[in-house]
Amino acid sequence: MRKIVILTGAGISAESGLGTFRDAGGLWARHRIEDVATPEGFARDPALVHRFYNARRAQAVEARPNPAHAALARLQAAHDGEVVIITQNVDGLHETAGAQNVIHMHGMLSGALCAACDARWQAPLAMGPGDACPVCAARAARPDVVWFGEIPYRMVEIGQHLDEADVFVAIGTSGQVWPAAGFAQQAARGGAWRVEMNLEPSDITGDFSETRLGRASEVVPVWVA
Ligand code: BV8
Repeated sequence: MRKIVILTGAGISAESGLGTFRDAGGLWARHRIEDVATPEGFARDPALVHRFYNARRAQAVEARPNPAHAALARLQAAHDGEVVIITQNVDGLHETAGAQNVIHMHGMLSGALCAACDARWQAPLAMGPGDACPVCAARAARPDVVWFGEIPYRMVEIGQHLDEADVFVAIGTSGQVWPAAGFAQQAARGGAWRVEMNLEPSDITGDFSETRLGRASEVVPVWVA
C-alpha cells in the first residue's frame, strides 16, 4: 500500500480567496515579516499583530474549500494506503473539506495561546492585547501560530512520515520557508517519488521527480482522479 505524504502551502487556498504570502500584493507586501510574524514584532506592537491576524481570521471563516481541498479529502477516503496531509496554512479549509488528522505545522488561526503559561484555547473572532488567559489570567493571549524563529509543531512526527513516504506531493508552496522547504529532499533520501503542483516553478522545483504547473483547483483533482 503506497504511503502518500502531502505538503500544502498558501497556494492551495488562493482560489478560496485567501491571500498568499509572496505573490504580488500578497500578505507580506502590506506588512514586514519582522513586524507581524515574529515574537519580537508581537512584543513590540501586539495590537498591530492582533489586527493582522484578526483580519485573516475574519477572511478565513468566510472562505470555502475549493476543488483542490475536496480532491485531497477524497483521496484520503479512497486510497487504500495512508494519506497524510501536512499544511503550512493556518486556515481550516482542509478540515472543512473533510480531510482527517491534518498536521498544522504552523498552527491555526482558530487557536489562541498564552505567551505566559502555554495554555491553548479556541480563539475568539477578534483578539486584542488586553485579552487575558483563561487559565493563568495573564494578559498574554496571542494567536496560536508559529512565527519566524519559532519551532514548527509536530516536527518529529513529520520527519517519520517523510522517511516512510512512497510519494511526496507539495501543492501551492513557494519553497521559501524552512523547514518545510527541505521536506522534498528528506523524502528523496527515503526513496519517495516527488510531485510538485504549483502555479509556477518554485524555489525547490529541482527537488522534485515531476512538476505539474497550473491552478491547484484544476491540477490536484486531475492528479487525484
Ligand atoms: C524554524 C505563520 C528552527 C502563520 C509562517 C534555513 C535557511 C534560511 C532560513 C531559515 C532556515 N531555517 C530556518 C530559517 C528561518 C525561517 C525561514 O525559513 N525564513 C525564510 C523567510 C528564509 N524559518 C523559521 O523561522 C521556522 N522555524 O526554522 O525553527 C527549527 C527547524 C526545524 C526543527 C526545529 C527547529 C518557522 C517558519 C514558520 C513561519 N510562519 N506562518 C501565518 O502568519 O500564516 S510562514 C508562512 O509562509 C505561512 O505559513 C506560509 O504557508 C509559509 C510559506 O509560504 P507559502 O505557503 O509557500 O506561500 P507563498 O505565498 O510563499 O507561496 C505560494 C505559492 O503558491 C507560490 O509559489 C504561488 O506561485 C503558488 N500559487 C498561488 N496561487 C496558486 C498557487 N499554486 C497553485 N494554485 C494557485 N491558485
